[in-house]
Amino acid sequence: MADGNGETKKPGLFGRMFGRKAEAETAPVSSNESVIARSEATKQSIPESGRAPGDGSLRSQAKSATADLGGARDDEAQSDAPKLSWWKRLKSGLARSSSSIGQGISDVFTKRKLDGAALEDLEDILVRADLGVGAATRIVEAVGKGRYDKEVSADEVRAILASEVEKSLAPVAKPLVVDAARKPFVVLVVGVNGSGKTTTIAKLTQRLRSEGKSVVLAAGDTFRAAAIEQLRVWGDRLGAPVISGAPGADAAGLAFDALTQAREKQADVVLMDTAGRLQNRAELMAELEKIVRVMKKVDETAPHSVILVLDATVGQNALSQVEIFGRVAGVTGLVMTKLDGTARGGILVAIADKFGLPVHFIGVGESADDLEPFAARDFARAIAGLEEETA
Ligand SMILES: Nc1nc2c(ncn2[C@@H]2O[C@H](COP(=O)(O)OP(=O)(O)OP(=O)(O)O)[C@@H](O)[C@H]2O)c(=O)[nH]1
Ligand SMILES: [Mg+2]
Repeated sequence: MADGNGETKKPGLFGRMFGRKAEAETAPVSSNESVIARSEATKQSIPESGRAPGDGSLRSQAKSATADLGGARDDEAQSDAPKLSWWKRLKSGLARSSSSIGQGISDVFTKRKLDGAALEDLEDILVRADLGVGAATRIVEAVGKGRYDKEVSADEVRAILASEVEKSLAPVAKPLVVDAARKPFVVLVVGVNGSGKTTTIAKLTQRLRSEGKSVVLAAGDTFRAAAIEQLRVWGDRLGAPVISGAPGADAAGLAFDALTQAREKQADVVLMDTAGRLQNRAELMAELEKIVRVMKKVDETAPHSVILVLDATVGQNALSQVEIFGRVAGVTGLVMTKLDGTARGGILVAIADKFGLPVHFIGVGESADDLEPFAARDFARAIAGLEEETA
């Protein structure tokens, strides 16, 4: 049972299951590609100094840099108390969706024969939980099939829901693949204000560094000195040089400098931070296009990955973020953050249905190791309010 990292209250069980699953879901990659998905083995290889309580200092360093940004919160996560397993954090984070789904299903399907009204109620619950009309219709059909006029249990409905949600999400659960033939492999990170871009960059840096890769960070959020400082703090802590310009400098120019310097340093990966921007601000979106254009002057194949960071708490607005950032910046993959909070993760089902973009990771906390590869089955079970699988 012991998993050796001594970090979770329920060590190993889910982690090992999850590790296997992450491997199983990983598409075969060629020898010069590496998959940024932490197996249990690599998880353990991260030095203890890079984790709690080291995280506390890491977080507090980042916090001091971000205090004026409304940055990292000063909460109990900083204590030395063992962290909850990631399943528990995901499950409680999704409670806002899953309790409404789970409770709603119990209300509708307790000692009642399945009829049209019950199915309509179910559809309402699913649409309210942001799953989208398409998914709601599919789920309702699956529940109704062959069960009319029969008594169905809430558990049965939850199991059908989990299985249908998993079908939507499985095709998009794809790891971020770093192609070693692209050196440096350039990752551009975009999103609205406060979605978790800079924190996600820190988490990716930690992951890549633990795999022995050299990482250069590009402080492309040139609007605020504090944003540059926030990235510098993470970079110092995680062993990644930070290329930055003067506050107010042109972000595209910074992208050019960062890629050029990273190439000189023979870095494996460049992670470029950008300023948060609302997707309806045309002039700010045009700046992203320019960043992409200028990157291509250094390497015509760059950026190799454009990650849109979505805040799980925003609900429906995420659809328009994916659409517009996707169009303007050529988003190639998604990371959904803050699934440990009062999240509304149902929207990920609607996003998967509508856009089919890969979902690489989910964020379940504020520290550098709170990033988990996206696993469709676990997510689906958590959404449906089912318990962790133990077999
Ligand atoms: N609970 C939780 N908080 C997170 C997560 N990811 C980021 N945060 C917090 O969200 C806040 C904003 O995070 P940042 O990484 O600064 O967001 P950003 O997108 O870079 O913000 P701007 O640069 O201002 O647009 C910080 O307080 C982070 O600690 C997560 O997965 N879970
Ligand atoms: Mg930022």
